[in-house]
Amino acid sequence: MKPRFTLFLLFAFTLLVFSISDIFGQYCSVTGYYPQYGYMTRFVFNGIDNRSSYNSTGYSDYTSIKSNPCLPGQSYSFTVDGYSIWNCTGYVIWIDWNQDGQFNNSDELVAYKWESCRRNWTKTYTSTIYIPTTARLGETRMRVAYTGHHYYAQTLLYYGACYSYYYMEWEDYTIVIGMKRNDAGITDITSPTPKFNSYERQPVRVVLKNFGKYFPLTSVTINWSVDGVVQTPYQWTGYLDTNSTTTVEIHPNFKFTPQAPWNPFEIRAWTSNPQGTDPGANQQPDGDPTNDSYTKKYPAFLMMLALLVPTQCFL
Ligand SMILES: [Ca+2]
Ligand SMILES: [Ca+2]
Repeated sequence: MKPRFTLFLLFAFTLLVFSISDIFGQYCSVTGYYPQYGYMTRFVFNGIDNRSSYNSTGYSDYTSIKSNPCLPGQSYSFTVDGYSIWNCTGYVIWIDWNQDGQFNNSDELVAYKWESCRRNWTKTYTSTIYIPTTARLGETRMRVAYTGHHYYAQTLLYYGACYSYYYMEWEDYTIVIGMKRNDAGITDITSPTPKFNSYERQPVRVVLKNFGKYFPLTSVTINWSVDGVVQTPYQWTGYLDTNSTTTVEIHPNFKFTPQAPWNPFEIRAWTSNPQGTDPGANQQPDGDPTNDSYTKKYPAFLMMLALLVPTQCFL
């Protein structure tokens, strides 16, 4: 191989490595020098409420602390509280909306403010952050900088979220970008009732709930099984408001055939493909699969045994 071609290959490989690390980049690390002159004491945002002092590096990784789901198109309030030795402060907040590991897009600088040095200075800031409709769904990072002097907040605004600087502190959090979803589930099985007569066919009825907070439910598939044997699913249609329940008969006359060892019948029912009044939410899976399913065990009065055992046994 010619040396020039080898050099070219090396160059191309280096470029590839750099562009891959750009796309899946780790977040830049930052330092706050002398954070004891200015640091955050509390940060509050949509389920996050973190009181803290500071690390000697002036950076704290709080990404294990996650927000509640933030819905695109909505605004959420936040509070930054802190300390300054000079009686003046400032903050800057960035969020990586497109989850590319960087805070460099113009809309990723989400909030900032500062207060000049004076007697009655502001150390607590409260404002709101708007979640853009273009924000990528899932978990992403928020970076908060708090400075002990307003001048330093102005400088960070200019240099960005990767600029290690003086008399300040950095905190990173995880922000969850969510979606309004349908959320159905089964909360009870009301028929058959315990000790039912196994000689007679029984209707099977379940309680369907719309757990969703946003949209009425208009259809859902109700799957069910008896002792692990999956039955023909029932397709429910109707109108069920948010946080409401309705009883659904999923089989009019099911025959529960007693079988050794005569354990109670185990009936399981669960929902799938919940659809509602919002076309966007209908493209999404169920918002909380943990509440889909309900299982109940029903002891039956076994008529087959009753026929075999002499009548006096029951007297
Ligand atoms: Ca970004
Ligand atoms: Ca559900």
